[in-house]
Amino acid sequence: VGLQNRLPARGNLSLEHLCLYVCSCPSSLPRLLIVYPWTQRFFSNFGNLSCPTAISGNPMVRAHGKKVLTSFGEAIKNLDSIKKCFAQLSKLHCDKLHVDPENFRLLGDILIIVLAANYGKDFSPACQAAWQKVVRVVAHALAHEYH
Ligand code: ZNH
Repeated sequence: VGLQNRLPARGNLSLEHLCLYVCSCPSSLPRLLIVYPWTQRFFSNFGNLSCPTAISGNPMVRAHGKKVLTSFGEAIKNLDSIKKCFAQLSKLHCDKLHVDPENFRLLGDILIIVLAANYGKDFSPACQAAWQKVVRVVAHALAHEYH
């Protein structure tokens, strides 16, 4: 995919590594709910979301954040067949969960901010450029089955 060699100078990064980077950012979902509070409405059954500390400490949010980011990471391992991989998940988000695809883009941007916060200087402009592409592809794939 040509993305590997544009990521931080830590030797040769494989897609497996990219997946690990994503999975090292489970705080992305809690951050989404804090920064864009209207996204909380999808998680009304998750208990106390009254303030940032409640959201970050909420075990259901944390567990779901892990699930979403793990799935995100898995998708990266299959970038070539990502639409196929996400077809079912896309249908689920459209038909059952009614999540506006705009939220996939927001989560992608949040992930990039979390990566920047975690990796600091290593997260160079070139690295960000590569990640912007990755999150765009993922958001696009998840929105693909919407009708
Ligand atoms: Zn989502 C669910 C993935 C985004 C909302 N997700 C889910 C799951 C998964 C996912 C895997 C599980 C499924 C089953 O169980 O079957 N997501 C995902 C991804 C992404 C996402 C990969 C990105 C990229 N989501 C999202 C967003 C939102 C959401 C942004 C909003 C805001 N999801 C959701 C919900 C659910 C899900 C609501 C359900 C939950 C429960 O459990 O209840």
